[in-house]
Amino acid sequence: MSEALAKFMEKIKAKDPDQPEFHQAVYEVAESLMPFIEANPKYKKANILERMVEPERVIMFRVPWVDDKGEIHVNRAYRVQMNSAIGPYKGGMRFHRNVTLGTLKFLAFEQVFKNALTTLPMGGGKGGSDFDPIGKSEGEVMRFCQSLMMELYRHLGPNTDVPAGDIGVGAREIGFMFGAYKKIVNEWTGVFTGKGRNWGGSRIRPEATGFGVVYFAEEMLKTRGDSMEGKIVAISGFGNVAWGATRKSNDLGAKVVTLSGPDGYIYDPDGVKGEKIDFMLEMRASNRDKVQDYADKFGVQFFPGKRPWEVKADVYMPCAIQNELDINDAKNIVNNGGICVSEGANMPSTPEAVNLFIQNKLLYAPGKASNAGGVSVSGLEMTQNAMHIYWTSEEVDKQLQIIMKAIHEQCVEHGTKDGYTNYVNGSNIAGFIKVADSMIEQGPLS
Ligand code: 2IT
Repeated sequence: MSEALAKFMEKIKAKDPDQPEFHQAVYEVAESLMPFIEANPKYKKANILERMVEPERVIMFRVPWVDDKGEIHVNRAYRVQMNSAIGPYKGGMRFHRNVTLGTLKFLAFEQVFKNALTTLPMGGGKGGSDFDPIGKSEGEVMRFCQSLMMELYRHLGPNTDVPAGDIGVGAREIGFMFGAYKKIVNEWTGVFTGKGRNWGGSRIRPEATGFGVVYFAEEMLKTRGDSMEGKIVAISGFGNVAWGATRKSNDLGAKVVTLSGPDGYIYDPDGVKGEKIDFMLEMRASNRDKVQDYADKFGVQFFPGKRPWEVKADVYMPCAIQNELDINDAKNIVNNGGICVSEGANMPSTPEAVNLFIQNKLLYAPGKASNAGGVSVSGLEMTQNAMHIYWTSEEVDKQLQIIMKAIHEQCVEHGTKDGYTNYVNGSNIAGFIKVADSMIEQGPLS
């Protein structure tokens, strides 16, 4: 580690010692950027990186809510408004028992770079709560969402901050939050994305993140004269991202052999296809957070407490949660001859795992590049809302493919050295240039 990088990280850690995920996300970006910033003194002179790691604003508030028995609970919620240099704050809301301010700062920081890569004018933000939706009734989830919006509404707006879904937040929760927002401000406006189809939601938004992960893998494989056709794919998770990635893998002639949950993973040698893909939606709607249900229903093997990275495959798509793939998993992937890792989750691979992929010259894409399809179609949803029109599925899917290609091209342009594309460096540098240049042009107060 260079001295400049070590000093920079020391400062970040001293300021917020209890935010390890944020330190991890910043370190990965800073490591890519330090040589670039040294070579381009205008960024150093403007102290840009130090400015970018500090959120423009953090809102933290209590969310009291009443359960079905009439008891009152309280959760803590946040919105991290990280950077608005290139557009309104944009990023999802996460409801998960482990959510802390540090988690949301890491996600908001990643989102700034991701959104810059999409080519669309969106700044970066993220929000959420330590509310645990597992096992809660629909009424409880609704009352929680409504209480949360009674505070959050005043910080949002179609040109200010536009949230969406993330882990624990799907169309149902967005419906409750959007409904509350509309009632309070007495205005129909595109202030959330991922909305229902009847009320402003874009076609393909539910599929977009997973489709994008596969489109990005296809682009990476293409650089080596290869494609998704005939590939064995190991996927983790069984939620929204895993579902879209499984569908598109099937479309492109690949076979998905694993899914996973907090309880373990399933191995389906015949491939997750047809009605089995639809069953993923049922598992999610059941609110049990268990993938074993798939094994019970379709009679395939279930490996309790294990992760799918021990399975031999060609392409790996971690689509569950941060740090779900560590150095031992990465060793398994390399030893099993894996050629491509396209991340669907945000920061699913630990830094040691990422280094091993790069040392072994795998086609490895960090989430901020490969999972940007979701927020890209969110951007397209904002456009449709602003224009009061709807595009067809074909039109949106075509735009999504154009955007994923454009992200891939930026990574290749900024991350290729000696014939190998380091997508981490490429995505960090390309995203940084757009945001940093915008901040410099807008003056030192930004
Ligand atoms: O991590 C992500 O990019 C998201 N959860 C989607 C954000 C969005 O605004 O669609």
